[in-house]
Amino acid sequence: MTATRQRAKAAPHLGAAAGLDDDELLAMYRMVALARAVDERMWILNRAGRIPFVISGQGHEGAQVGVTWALRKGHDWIAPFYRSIAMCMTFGMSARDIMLAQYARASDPSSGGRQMPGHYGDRRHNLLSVSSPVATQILHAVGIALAAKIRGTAQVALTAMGEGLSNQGDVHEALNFAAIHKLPFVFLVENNGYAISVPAVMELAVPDVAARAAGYGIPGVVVDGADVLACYVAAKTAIERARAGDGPTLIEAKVTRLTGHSSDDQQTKYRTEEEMALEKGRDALPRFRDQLRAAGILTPAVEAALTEEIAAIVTDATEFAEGEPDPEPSTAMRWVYAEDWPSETPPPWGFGEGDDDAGSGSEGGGPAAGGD
Ligand SMILES: Cc1ncc(C[n+]2csc(CCOP(=O)(O)OP(=O)(O)O)c2C)c(N)n1
Ligand SMILES: [Mg+2]
Repeated sequence: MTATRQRAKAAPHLGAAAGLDDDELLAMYRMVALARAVDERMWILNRAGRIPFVISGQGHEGAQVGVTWALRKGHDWIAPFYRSIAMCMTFGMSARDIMLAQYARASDPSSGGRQMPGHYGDRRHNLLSVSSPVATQILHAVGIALAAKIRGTAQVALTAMGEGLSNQGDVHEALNFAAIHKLPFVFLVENNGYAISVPAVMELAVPDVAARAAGYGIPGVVVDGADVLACYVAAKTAIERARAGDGPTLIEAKVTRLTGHSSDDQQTKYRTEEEMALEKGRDALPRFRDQLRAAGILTPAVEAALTEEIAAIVTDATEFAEGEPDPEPSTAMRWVYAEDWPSETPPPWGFGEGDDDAGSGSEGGGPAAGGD
């Protein structure tokens, strides 16, 4: 990219305070815009009857990209939740990978077409599979952080969830344990003001989830989720603290949910037109775009090229996933139970037709594809 060279000399250096150069800022913006474009395409495909279910990250992308940018790809770990599309893409999943999950294809790296749509995970990128019972991932992430500490790997584990999920009992146990043992752990709450149709005032008796951090003796930080750079800085600080052995941080990013809870939800039943219009003003995508334009980083030529590139990526991902085969029905029970059987006796449903090596991942590209 040539943004650094194209930027007008007199323009303020937007990323200076965050320690980011123009090329990085542009790459971050590209990721926010790409995740949005993939997400928008998913809704079109859902309405066209091509994919069964969408649970969207629209309105959360700025926080997810900002926070994830501060992690070390391929080294640290993330336990994401169902809105973490931009987070998973920033950490290494491609638009094709996301679409393969939406289409539940055999080559879907998240689960080989087994998981509910939106339950992303990719062992190649240290992305733990999303669990449907909400908030269970926080204990998984804390377990990963504990393992990292014991092994001395200098890895950090991060988990993300909504403010509704943050009220689950698991969260208390996880934060308490992580704080006591000073684990390399970051807890991101993406507060979008709703848990399905339940507004935040009926979920929490305090305005900020971050206030609860004090009860664990760890830092609790509130950050504007529409401010990508502020999210990056908050995460960088938390990750440095975690890596230094000083323990976890709770970051609460105030985001917005631009869509219904899912493609099965009609938010006009519980949100007014005025409220939804106001929420659009809290969207990180146009805000980041305006920042980059004003700083001379996103020139008309760069923007036009980016728009074209993103459209091509989304079309390619859609066409690729459309063309991939479904999983073999005979393998439906694979990866449901442990496949490292203690004896040679196959389970009642067998190891899979014509397959004498359970768990070999012979159905190319499935979740076993990353190898052990
Ligand atoms: C243990 C459990 N309880 C309830 C649900 C159903 N459920 C799925 S998402 C959700 C709301 C979560 O709200 P929030 O944490 O604010 O996340 P958001 O969807 O707003 O991003 C609920 C209640 C579930 N999947 N698991
Ligand atoms: Mg919520």
